[in-house]
Amino acid sequence: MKIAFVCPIASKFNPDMMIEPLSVGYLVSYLKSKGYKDFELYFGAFTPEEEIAEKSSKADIVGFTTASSMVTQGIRIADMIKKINPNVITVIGGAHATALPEKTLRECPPIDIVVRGEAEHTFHELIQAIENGKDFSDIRGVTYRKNEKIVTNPARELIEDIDEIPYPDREFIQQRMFVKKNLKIGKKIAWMMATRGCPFICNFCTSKVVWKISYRKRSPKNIVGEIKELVDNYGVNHINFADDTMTIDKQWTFDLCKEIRRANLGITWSCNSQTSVVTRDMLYAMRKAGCEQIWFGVESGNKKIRWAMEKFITTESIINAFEWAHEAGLKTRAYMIIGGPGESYDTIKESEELMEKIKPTAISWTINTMLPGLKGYDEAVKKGLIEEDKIDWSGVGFRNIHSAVLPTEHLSKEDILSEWERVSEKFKNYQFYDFHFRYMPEYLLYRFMTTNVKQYPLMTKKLLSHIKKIDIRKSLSKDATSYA
Ligand code: B12
Ligand code: SF4
Repeated sequence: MKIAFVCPIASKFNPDMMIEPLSVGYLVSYLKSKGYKDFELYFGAFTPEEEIAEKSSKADIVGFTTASSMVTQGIRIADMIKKINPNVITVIGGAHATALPEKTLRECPPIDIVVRGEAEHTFHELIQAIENGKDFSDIRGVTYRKNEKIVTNPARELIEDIDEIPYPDREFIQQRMFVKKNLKIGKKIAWMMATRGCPFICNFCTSKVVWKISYRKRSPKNIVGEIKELVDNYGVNHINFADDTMTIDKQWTFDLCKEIRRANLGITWSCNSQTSVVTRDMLYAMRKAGCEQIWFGVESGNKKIRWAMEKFITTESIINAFEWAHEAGLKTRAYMIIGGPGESYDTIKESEELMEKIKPTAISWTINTMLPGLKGYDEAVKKGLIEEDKIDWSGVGFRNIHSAVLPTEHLSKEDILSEWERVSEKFKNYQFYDFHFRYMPEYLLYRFMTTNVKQYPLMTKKLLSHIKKIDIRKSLSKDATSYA
């Protein structure tokens, strides 16, 4: 049974915005542990669509991994594959398809099956059923077509012990290439997941679409074992944890820090957390264990808006968390949202004032977006506030007011966009711009070898504009660090 995976382009605005596909890494290592051997992987950002379609149409099953921004290209490629070989079985998974399984099948004839949510067990059972010519009625977590009808089977329970899932297959997902791709920021970075899910219920966040409202941790030993492999096999010296809110369990966080220190691997790391769950001693322990950056969702300077978004964190907890983190020597990032419920020029001013007070090292401003699967999404579609069929999902998350962006009673979509532009410009120096020249020659060689000659002028222009932003003094300082 030959299984091909396609990772569509993550952003039409910035094809470079791509990390190693952990989803595929996990699925492949799990399937290998069950005896499957024949896999292929294609990236929409690096290989022409026609070539992907041509090659993957020789597989028995083609799996597409999709966040919303990836779904448009995924479906286009599925269509091309089906035209070449209608017998290929096309399967789609990830946040977008999980949120809209029936709509995905109804509107995308080239897609045969949606695998919803956590997929290691479901995809394995599905492949077994396909191999043995069985029907899918017993497979929890799939939506598929049967006799012209769309059938949605009950959801699958989450995997209880996530230590049982083998480490993602890093060779298969081309970890080496992704490490090189990030060299420009002076670190050999890999992404990994120490926990799955988040118990909080912020209503703008789709964590619960895939992981439900949950929080499962791997054991510190299991995590450090994976870090060691990344260090030994790929020379990685920095880990970005992709976890939603990693440090919810205080004791586990201390245990993890202890295990990282004991292993003495010489790595640094970054992670997401929540201002209400960190304590001063926790942040000091994390710093001591090599943590260099901690990222917090602050969302708004106005408490009413935070509450309306069901982000129940107090202003006091925000101020404390940033103060303690800086005191412990950590760099910080605040994630901010423009256009939350009730947003006005005044509330945006409150957000700006809060940023000036807590002084994060970096700020990421995003526009509030009604993503599929969020509370309120279906109602907004019903009321016609979201013109679902007109949304260009490939533009999600960028300076683009597609119809999944809703106006507030005080601000139109255009106002929201121009406020987003204004604050992004105003706080543009709040970035991790420190820079290492250490890996520059290796990075340039990699870029020039992997880029089409015709794109050299554009690439050089982009590089020069990036260099202009660099604070050279900082870049020469001993412990300057920078990340994606
Ligand atoms: C790293 C990351 C990024 C990176 C890189 C993303 C990239 N495209 O390469 C950066 C920082 C650039 C980024 C940016 C954004 N991101 Co982001 N990101 C993540 C993050 C933290 C980790 C992704 C990951 O590796 N997960 C680990 C793997 C194991 O999980 P998984 O992909 O869900 O896979 C499992 C299942 O879904 C399933 N599955 C997945 N694919 C497939 C395929 C098949 C065939 C099958 C059978 C099953 C299957 O099996 C897997 C194992 O169980 C997730 C949150 C999270 N913790 O998952 C958000 C997340 C994917 N991002 C999200 C969002 C909203 C964004 C932004 C739009 C934010 C913004 N407003 O700017 C931008 C858009 C960027 C873009 N164009 O893609 C949402 C996606 C929602 C959606 N509907 O698309 C998520 C889920 C965060 C959230 N909680 O809301 N992101
Ligand atoms: S705390 Fe973060 S990950 Fe958890 S629900 Fe809220 S925004 Fe999502």
